[in-house]
Amino acid sequence: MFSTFLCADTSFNTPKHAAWSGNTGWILFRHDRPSSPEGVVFGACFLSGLAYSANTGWINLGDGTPDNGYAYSNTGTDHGVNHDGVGNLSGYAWSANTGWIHFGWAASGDANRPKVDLLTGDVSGYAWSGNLGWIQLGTAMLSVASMDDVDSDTDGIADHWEMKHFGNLTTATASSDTDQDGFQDTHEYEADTDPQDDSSFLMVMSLASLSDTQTHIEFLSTPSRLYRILVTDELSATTMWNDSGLGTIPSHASGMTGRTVNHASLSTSPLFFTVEAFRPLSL
Ligand SMILES: [Ca+2]
Ligand SMILES: [Ca+2]
Ligand SMILES: [Ca+2]
Repeated sequence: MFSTFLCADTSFNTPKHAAWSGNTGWILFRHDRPSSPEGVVFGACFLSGLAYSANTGWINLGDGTPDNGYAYSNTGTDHGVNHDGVGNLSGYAWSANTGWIHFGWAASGDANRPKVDLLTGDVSGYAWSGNLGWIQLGTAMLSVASMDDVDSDTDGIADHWEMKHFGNLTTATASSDTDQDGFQDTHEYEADTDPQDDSSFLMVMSLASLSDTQTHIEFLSTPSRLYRILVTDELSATTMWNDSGLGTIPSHASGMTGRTVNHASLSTSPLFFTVEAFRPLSL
């Protein structure tokens, strides 16, 4: 059912790597990694690798090679657990001893839907097995440390993102700007904007001075990315941007994120601001 594995280090390389089943006990998402090839890898679009239960044996979350390059179809031989990019899990894992384990059973608003918090990495919710019953992911013992983004042609853009937007690994390069909106494809990847739509890019929509010490900034955002507002007092070829003090900012559900920067400690004027997007669990 599953073919050769692409090997990457497991994403569950913290002490927190165990799900729980009342019927079979602990299920370890990091078995002997890195000394053996087993262990579950959490990716931006799909999971791969093997979890292990002493009572149930190996549980296969996917081979890391979905047919279309970015999501298992869960038809034919193309099976595995998918990630929608904003933390929600779906699809199927497979155990030779206990059968299918269903991650996509829940409606979008269900509080028990299997989910990864992209800010903390903590996993919550349940998967369902016809033979084992509910498998608890929200054990407080299961947390993702990193999100895998394989970039096999090393152009700075993950394979899954190139396949999703272009259907190949060759159209986008380290310097291409396919839609010619002024934002290179590498930057559209970092911001997860549409590289084939010249009206889609990381955009600051408004910047308003509220007082001598406060500036309000609003920008277009996507829930698959995190943001920082950076500030500097001089623009030059060697500008050093500094965090505004707000730290990591998640996207507002509306797609428009606003924050007020307090810059009383910065006495110089003028001040310049920019917004930076970055991938969750990538630092
Ligand atoms: Ca690439
Ligand atoms: Ca572009
Ligand atoms: Ca674009």
